Amino acid sequence: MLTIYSEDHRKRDAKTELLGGQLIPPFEKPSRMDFILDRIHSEGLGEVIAPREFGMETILKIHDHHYVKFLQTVWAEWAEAGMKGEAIAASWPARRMQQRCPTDIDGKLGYYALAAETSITEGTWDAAKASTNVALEAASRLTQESAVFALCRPPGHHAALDMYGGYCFLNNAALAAQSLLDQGAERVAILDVDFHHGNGTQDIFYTRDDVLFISIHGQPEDAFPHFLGYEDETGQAAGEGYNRNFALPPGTPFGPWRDALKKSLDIIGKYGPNALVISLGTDTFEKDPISFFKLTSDDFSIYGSDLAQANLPTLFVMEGGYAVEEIGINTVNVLQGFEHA
Ligand code: SP5
Ligand code: ZN
Repeated sequence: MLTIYSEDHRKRDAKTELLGGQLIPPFEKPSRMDFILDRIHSEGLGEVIAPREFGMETILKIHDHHYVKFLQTVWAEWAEAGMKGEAIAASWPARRMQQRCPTDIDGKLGYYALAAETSITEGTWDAAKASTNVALEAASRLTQESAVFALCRPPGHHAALDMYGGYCFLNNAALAAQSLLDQGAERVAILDVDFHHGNGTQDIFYTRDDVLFISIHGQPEDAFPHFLGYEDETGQAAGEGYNRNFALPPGTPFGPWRDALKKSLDIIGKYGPNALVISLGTDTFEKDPISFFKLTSDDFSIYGSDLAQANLPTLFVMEGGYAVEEIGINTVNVLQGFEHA
């Protein structure tokens, strides 16, 4: 399988993540990519190539332009304000408050953040932009290739129309789906198998019927992002019926997870898309430090081959996965399972 990858992800190298009242070294770190690349090479998965520069056109179809401007300028404004640490939101437009974007940098951070764990740093925009190039290059190759792996970092599925958080800034999977539509696909399905609900992708396509979004994730009562991902969220207006959530409880092992996957593949089959985008997070792994599903490394191979049964051009977009020692094995197991099905 062809892999698209950019070294520019290294420009995102935050030193802080807010967890349990402490600023800790982030789970979402550059070395995640090294473990995956090592495994791609040792297993001979296939060629790894760098993306072209795709500009802003597709990004501005998916994200609000004020939000994009914010991402481009936030670090400079933060540094100009003389702040000592990395940029972290600390106040929000909560219930019964105004949804107006302030001019003050602390106000802007709260307006555009959906969570405080994600610090913004100097190279964050450049890395997030490069990650979109990876997704868009992969999408452009899907006409010649039956499957492509977009090794994106930072991840994207929590990034909404105008919000960042959950380690995500620009929604790579959404951009890939939009690009496939722009290349002529009539319908695209996005299946999100990251442990966390793909709230950003759901948000972006919630009122659309040209993209079916399905997510299998830790139930919001117990898991981040906490405030979206319930099973009764099924889409709105033209999008009614084109959003599906499978929200599973703490301790879920592969059996019931795979049942949800099979139901998802059934729904995708009925939808009849021209292409499938997999938001591939391997934080469903039993040893993931921040998640609560119980998949083993072998389970990743099995579900990789399940995905091949959809019999569609398939674009894998890297999302989460924080058990770094095993992230390469688990990720490549999915891709090999798919190829050898
Ligand atoms: C792309 C992706 O996987 N983003 C995940 C972001 C999750 N950030 C919040 C983590 C909160 C962890 N709380 C659980 C503590 C475990 N004891
Ligand atoms: Zn995740």
